[in-house]
Amino acid sequence: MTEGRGKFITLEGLEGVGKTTNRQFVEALLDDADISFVGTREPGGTPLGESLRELVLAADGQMQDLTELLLMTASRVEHIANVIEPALAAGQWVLCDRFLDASIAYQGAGRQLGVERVAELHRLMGVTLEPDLTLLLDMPVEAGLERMAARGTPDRIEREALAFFERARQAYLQQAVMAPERVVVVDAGKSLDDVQESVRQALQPMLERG
Ligand code: Z5A
Repeated sequence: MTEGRGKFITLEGLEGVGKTTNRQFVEALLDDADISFVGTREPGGTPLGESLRELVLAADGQMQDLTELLLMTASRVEHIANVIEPALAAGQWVLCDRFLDASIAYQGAGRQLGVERVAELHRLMGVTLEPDLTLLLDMPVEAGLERMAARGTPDRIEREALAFFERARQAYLQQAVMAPERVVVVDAGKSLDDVQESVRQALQPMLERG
């Protein structure tokens, strides 16, 4: 698939909802449909972005909430300019694990910096790119954290209290209410087979249009 602009798909949701698992599933669907794509993530996706990711998630790190927002935004600016836009312009699809909705949810609502402030910062930085489709994997906060409990040391953000994640979850769901044409909410608490069937259905129209 190299004709025309590619599609931009993002995966969003709290910890442990299955973004990585379902990203692999979507990648397999794109492969089956013979669609050329770039799989990537935020924060990260470029060498500088991956360095910023290490800084911002370091378990023993400390920083102002505004610094956290600026680092997430800086990573995104690099990512869009060096990876996402060039791929889309070349006709490739881009599948991204988290994007701007994550800053709205975590920094805007979780950190209580303000959803509008986060959106305004991105506008000021010239970030106008919007996904064509966002798969919002949603489930109760505690259930996601339970799934993650088996993993190693939590990162700096994963150490936050339940109320932080609850605010982030509500902000994600609000994004879905405000942009229903873009955001599809998937019940991530169901069995993996059921979740993947929902993901497949959400993608189907886009895959058919190519
Ligand atoms: N962050 C931010 O604050 N602001 C921003 O702008 C951006 C990010 C972009 C890194 O994100 C952190 O950055 C994140 C938000 C912040 N911080 N926190 N906390 P990340 O995406 O790299 O990390 P994560 O959210 O912690 O995701 P994760 O650890 O990769 O989890 P996941 O990808 O959603 O889940 P998973 O690894 O696919 O699945 C977790 C487990 O559940 C695994 O054992 C699976 O086999 C299992 N699983 C998955 N689906 C199912 C179902 N349906 N049933 C049963 N079990 C399942």
